[in-house]
Amino acid sequence: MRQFTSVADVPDVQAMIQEALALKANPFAFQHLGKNKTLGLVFLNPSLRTRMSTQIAAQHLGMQVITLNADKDGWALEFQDGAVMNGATVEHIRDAAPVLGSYCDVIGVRCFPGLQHRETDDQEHIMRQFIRYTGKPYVSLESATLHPLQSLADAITLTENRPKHRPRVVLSWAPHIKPIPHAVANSFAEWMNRMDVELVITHPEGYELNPAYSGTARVEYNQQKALEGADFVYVKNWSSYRDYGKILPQDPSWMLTLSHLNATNQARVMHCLPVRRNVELSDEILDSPASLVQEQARNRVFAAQAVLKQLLEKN
Ligand code: SN0
Repeated sequence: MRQFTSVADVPDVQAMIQEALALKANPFAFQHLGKNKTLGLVFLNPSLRTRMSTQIAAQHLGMQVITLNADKDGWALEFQDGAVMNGATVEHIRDAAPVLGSYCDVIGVRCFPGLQHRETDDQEHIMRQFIRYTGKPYVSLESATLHPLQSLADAITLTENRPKHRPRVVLSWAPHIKPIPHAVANSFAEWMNRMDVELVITHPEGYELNPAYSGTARVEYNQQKALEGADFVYVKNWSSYRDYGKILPQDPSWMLTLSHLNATNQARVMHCLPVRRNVELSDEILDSPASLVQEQARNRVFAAQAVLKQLLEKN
């Protein structure tokens, strides 16, 4: 594995989950692997879990870590080829990325979508240039369309809490106050489509995800119907993909509360965090034993560690 940008980069999903669980049981077993290696983490957007869990994962493997908050501390980057740079941007990615590549052995970048131009976001214009011009093994810290470190942590959490039968997993859209990327939802869907689960996606009409990621998952517009028999409910907001980046008129009753869980199979509730309490999910769920959100966050460390381990071993 040279890069980790999508489930498609992973040679064996089950093996990676098992590797993460083994690292969770024995986090310091591969301290030698990252000796004299540097991980460069570049953030063009805010982060709490990704930043800290990836750094801790790298430390477990004996790596050094440098973080650049490129949105605040770096020069404003230009990504357009042929740009006449007489405006706000100071440094072109063609110049900045090779420098990062010469300093670091592995590069991770967080680059959210602009949510203005669908094609630009779908083409992962920013991530592709980082990969190309750094020339180093690459781990996505959430790109315009996907968040694979989150999805791997979700897959680990599902595996640890899996019932004996093939679980029914429901991805349930939630209300929000601002336009939110599709990355977490897209990525969760594409990972679940690679696991032995039944995936149902529920959202109001107009919030259909890009079928390139949702695949053949059943879409059910009636949330209560979708929740029937659910073993896991993954709550997440995303903006419209069809009416790109827009918030459509929304019904606050899509917020998941304890009463929504009545028809489920005593479902466990998941969310990637940060969560807007009492908008996406009620306090009573987040503070109840049904919630898996802290387990998901903890598993971010071992997801990142399994990925970094493979990048170090194979490059
Ligand atoms: C990001 C997202 O892609 O959904 C990061 C999740 C890991 N979340 C947000 O942008 C939430 C922002 C907010 O104001 O609630």
